[in-house]
Amino acid sequence: MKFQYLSACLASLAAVSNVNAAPHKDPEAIATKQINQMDAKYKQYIQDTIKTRKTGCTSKNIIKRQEWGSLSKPERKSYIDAVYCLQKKAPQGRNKGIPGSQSRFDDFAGTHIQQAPFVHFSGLFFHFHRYFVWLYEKALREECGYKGAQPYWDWTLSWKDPSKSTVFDGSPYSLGSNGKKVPHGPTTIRAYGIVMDIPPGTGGGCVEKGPFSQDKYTLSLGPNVFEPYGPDGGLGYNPRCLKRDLNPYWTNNTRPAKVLEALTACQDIGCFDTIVESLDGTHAGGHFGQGGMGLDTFASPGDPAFWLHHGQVDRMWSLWQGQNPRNRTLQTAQTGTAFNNPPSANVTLNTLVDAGIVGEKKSVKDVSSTIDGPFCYMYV
Ligand SMILES: [Cu+2]
Repeated sequence: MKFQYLSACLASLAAVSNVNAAPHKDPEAIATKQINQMDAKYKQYIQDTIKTRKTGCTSKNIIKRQEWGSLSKPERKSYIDAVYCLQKKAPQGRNKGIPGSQSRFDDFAGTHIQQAPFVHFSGLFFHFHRYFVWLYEKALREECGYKGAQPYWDWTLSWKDPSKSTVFDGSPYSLGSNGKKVPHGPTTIRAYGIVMDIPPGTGGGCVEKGPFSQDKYTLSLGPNVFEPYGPDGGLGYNPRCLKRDLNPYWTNNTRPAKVLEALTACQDIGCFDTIVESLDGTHAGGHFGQGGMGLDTFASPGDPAFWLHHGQVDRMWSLWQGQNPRNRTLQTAQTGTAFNNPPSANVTLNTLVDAGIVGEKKSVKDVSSTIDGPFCYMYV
């Protein structure tokens, strides 16, 4: 009798510890699993939608954007070469408001400086950057013969230590290493009425190894939001090396649980934007985690890694839209100025997205879906 009671107790203890097993599991692993499920749902939606199409964006002509580390070495090399090509192509922006532009690559960075006050902390954040990254991908393909798609940097693979990321590991198949380790204090950034001290990261100097190091790339524009400011509002010529300051303190905000939180917390795009763009969110996490030019919310596209980071931001929006496409694809919110300062009109489907000299104006409606309007790509 006594023994039976004891074994029943043991059995129930075992049951309790089984129930408790789940919370002891790594929360990041659990989050990753859920993100993967959302990713699968998104891909299914895209594939189902284009499967029966005969014209426009079809399963035959869709471009597949891959994570940087999943590209083969020759594929990564061809992307890097195309970026170098864009950095050598004659600029078109010099007499169009970007006097310091030395190349087509700089034209893009200059355009971002010009549009920054309207396309961050506003209802145009996702739309502008989707169109902007696509225009860059188009320039790489059409002006520099690149055959692939714009890659993205999945932050959740390297949030603990970005220097181990295939994007920043300094190999010939990365976008260059961390900046040289130089002792430095915090960087004070001033933008959109926010003043913030960014604590030092693990580098701080010029990119030391791999592509876009000092001997291979000269940055032309900015800085706009920290000292010493570049001439002509960051749009004048200010030649210098590309600096980075990889910082796990910030990439911690791009861990799977944070991505999952952003993807699941909101039914409307205004709420979604607020989470993604918050200073402890994934967008800032990727930028500040990169450090150096990544801290410059105006001139950051001068670092080629910007484009992989914003590929991932756009992928997050795609995943969020893909969970309820009927309801979420064409949503709008907020206005067309950062924090609505100065006050501006509400963003609607007819609001025009201004890409300055790198593309014609497009309506918000036209740039809302990655498989409609001018676009035909998906994240795989
Ligand atoms: Cu931006």
